[in-house]
Amino acid sequence: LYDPNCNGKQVMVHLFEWKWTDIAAECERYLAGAGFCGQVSPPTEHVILPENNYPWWQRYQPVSYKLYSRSGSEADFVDMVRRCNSVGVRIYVDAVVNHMTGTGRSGTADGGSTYNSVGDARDFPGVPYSAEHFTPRDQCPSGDGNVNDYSNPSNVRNCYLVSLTDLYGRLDYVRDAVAGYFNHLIQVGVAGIRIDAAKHMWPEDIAAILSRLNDLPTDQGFPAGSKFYVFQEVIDQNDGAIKVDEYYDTGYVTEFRYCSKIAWGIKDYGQLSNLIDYGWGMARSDRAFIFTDNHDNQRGHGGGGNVITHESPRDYKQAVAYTLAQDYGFTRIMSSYFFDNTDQGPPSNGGYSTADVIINADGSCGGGWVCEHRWNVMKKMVEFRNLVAGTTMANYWNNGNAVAFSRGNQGFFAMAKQGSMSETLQTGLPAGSYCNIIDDCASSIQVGADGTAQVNINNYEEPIMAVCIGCGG
Ligand code: QV4
Ligand code: CA
Repeated sequence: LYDPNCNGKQVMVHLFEWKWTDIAAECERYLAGAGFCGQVSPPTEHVILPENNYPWWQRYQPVSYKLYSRSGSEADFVDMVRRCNSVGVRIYVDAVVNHMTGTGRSGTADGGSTYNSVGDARDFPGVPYSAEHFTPRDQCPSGDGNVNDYSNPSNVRNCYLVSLTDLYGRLDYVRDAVAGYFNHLIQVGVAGIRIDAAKHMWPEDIAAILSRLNDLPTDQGFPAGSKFYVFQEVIDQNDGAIKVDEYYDTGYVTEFRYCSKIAWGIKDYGQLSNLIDYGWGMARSDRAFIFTDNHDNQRGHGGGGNVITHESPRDYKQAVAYTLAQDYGFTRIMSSYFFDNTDQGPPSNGGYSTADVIINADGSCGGGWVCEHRWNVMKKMVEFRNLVAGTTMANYWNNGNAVAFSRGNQGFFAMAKQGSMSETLQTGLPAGSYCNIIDDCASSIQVGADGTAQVNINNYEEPIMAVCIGCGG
């Protein structure tokens, strides 16, 4: 439940809207060597919306639990999971189980299942679900049946989120159906899930679903008794009745306050000193699932927020570097595509068919894919985070323009907002010479017997020093 089952790796990349065939290739050609595990977009059959020009969010309106989506077929999905597992890259699925499609929709999905949510109809024969499996209207205290009062848990959890037909999670039938979907993923070799819209589900319903799950399969390399890793999407910005701590018993929780805090900290380095503010309600470290931005707030969905994204590369590198250097939470980094409007789907071959991810000769991506996870700073800091895992931050220093700290006696990190710094600092490291992995050892530090070193940074675009025992080896 709390173990990502990723062989000690500390970072997940969200390959937003990537096709299964591309992810399988990426596991083999990049993710395994770079030390990542990976989150994928919802694999379930979903509505298809030509009238909205096939937006990315059609995949958040499932039609059945058949593994047939814009990213590919079930055969492609199984092949991806197996190939990624065999090179040690674990896969986590974005699981949409609070609801099915929006109201007023009908048609046939790509996997062949029909759906009808027009009027009072709630027909999803691919599961099957019918009207009695959806939350009864009298359980929802809202005028139009939609979520509109975040101060009332019954409103948040029993009403329809933006008109999405809400599953009645109290029923054994619904719990069994969802657990059946998850057990299918487990049997294929998926290591865990993001529970989409968990805030809109009762914690006891999630617990009842999880209690029905099998252990992870040993034939996919998981040690006997391994449990599905769970992280739950609960957006708690101290702005409603629902708090992240209600979900600690059922897994990790997304910590959206971290997105705002890191954005503020990069703008004003002094703020980095109190990045993790438990007084403000932030989740405890061993339950916090953190990221600088996600697929919603990078495009203003889900309340958006003041977040830093790949569109400001210099700030973004600092935000991700700091996130990976510090010791709070389990971390995920974003891998995006460029967009002009917030509904726009991934790069396509025209219409509905998602384009391949292009890998350029220099290792960057083309064809409209950003591939933040392939940027130099991200790759190097993932190496750093994996190697210093288990140590805590110490020797913290911050003068408002530059910041530095050690990770136990394993690693040392420094970052300079204006691109340069020159300070004598305690590194926490044993005496010796250590080279900066960020610039491929163009710069280095000499640590004396007392653990101090002269730390110089002169690099405007990537103003970061990261050294550790074993780094760059
Ligand atoms: C619209 C109106 C409704 C109206 C309805 C009538 O908004 O008021 O009743 O039409 O038909 C899409 C459209 C949305 C539309 C809805 C239903 O954007 O306008 O309703 O479909 O047809 C993603 C997108 C949503 C999208 C949804 C389903 O962000 O825009 O809605 O997918 O396709 C809160 C929650 C949090 C949530 C976040 C977005 O607490 O849980 O909002 N985040 C997750 C995902 C997110 C996803 C969902 C939840 C839903 O991260 O990507 O929403 O699965 O903060
Ligand atoms: Ca609900």
